[in-house]
Amino acid sequence: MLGIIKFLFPSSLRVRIVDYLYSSPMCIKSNRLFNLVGGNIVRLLWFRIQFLFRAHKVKRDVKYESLVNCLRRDGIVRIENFLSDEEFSEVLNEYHGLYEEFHATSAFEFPIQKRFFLGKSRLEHADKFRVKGLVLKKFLLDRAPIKYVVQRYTRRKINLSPSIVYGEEFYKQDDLGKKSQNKTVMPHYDVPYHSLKVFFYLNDVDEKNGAFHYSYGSHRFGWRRLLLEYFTSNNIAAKRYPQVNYENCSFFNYYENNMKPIVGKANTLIIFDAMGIHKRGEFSTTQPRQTAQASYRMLDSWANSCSGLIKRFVNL
Ligand SMILES: O=C(O)CCC(=O)C(=O)O
Ligand SMILES: [Fe+2]
Repeated sequence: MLGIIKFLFPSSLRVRIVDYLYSSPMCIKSNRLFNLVGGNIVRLLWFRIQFLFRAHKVKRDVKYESLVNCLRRDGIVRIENFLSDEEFSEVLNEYHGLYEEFHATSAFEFPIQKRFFLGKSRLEHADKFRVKGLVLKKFLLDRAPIKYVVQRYTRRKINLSPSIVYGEEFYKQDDLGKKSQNKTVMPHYDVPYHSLKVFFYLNDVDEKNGAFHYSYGSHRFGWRRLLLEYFTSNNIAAKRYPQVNYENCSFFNYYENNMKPIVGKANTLIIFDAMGIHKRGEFSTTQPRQTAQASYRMLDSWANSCSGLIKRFVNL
């Protein structure tokens, strides 16, 4: 049996299949005609129907339900002093210990982005999640409130580890005042279905050092969203990056008006729905922004839904 499967699926093909299985539905399809005739809207409605008919995977827990309700209402929830002092200093130790290994995505861009990925690739997810940031995983991702909120809100079971990263962004003195070259400063949404991300501030963050911004309520499904999706999917500039162009139509100023900086002291945790409109703020100082970030996008992959079966296939 094993021999037949190996024969039918040579390893190069297996890698491609695995890659597909571990990816989640893309944000916007780039076919013009498809978008013009409203294909993207049909896709969005299909995601919505799937969501509404999906059964909850975890039982309601009154202890954390207010967090879920906050997410449902605003699309974002913010918790100050998330870890105890001892736990937080352990995370900081880990961060600084790994710092030398951080790599800059581009040293010519501003702000400079330095990142350290912990178990990023899909194949890594498949069988081994060799996390170096064990402290981060233990204190952040394996914690009951986060696990509960993610599973209850998305109606998905967490079968795969989320992608996690330690990151730092900062402006050099000479680059201050120049417009950020990173796309994340443009208002955008990541995907047209509910998908959660976690941001954890490791230092104090405000409007001066790139605070995350979120448009409250923009994750909600409705006719405004459908119109936005129609505009965005037909906007050539938005093909790869679902940027929200308010100039298209003043109707969408609603989203801009609800955009707020999420400022917070070190040890502030943010959970947000990446279906909502968000951006990174600008920097007006050389003060860096240091974060840990996790994405639960993989919950929408086949690999998460049929993880047992797929793990066996990957490990052939
Ligand atoms: O870095 C930020 O504040 C925003 C990043 C972002 O857009 C994202 O993680 O989806
Ligand atoms: Fe984003």
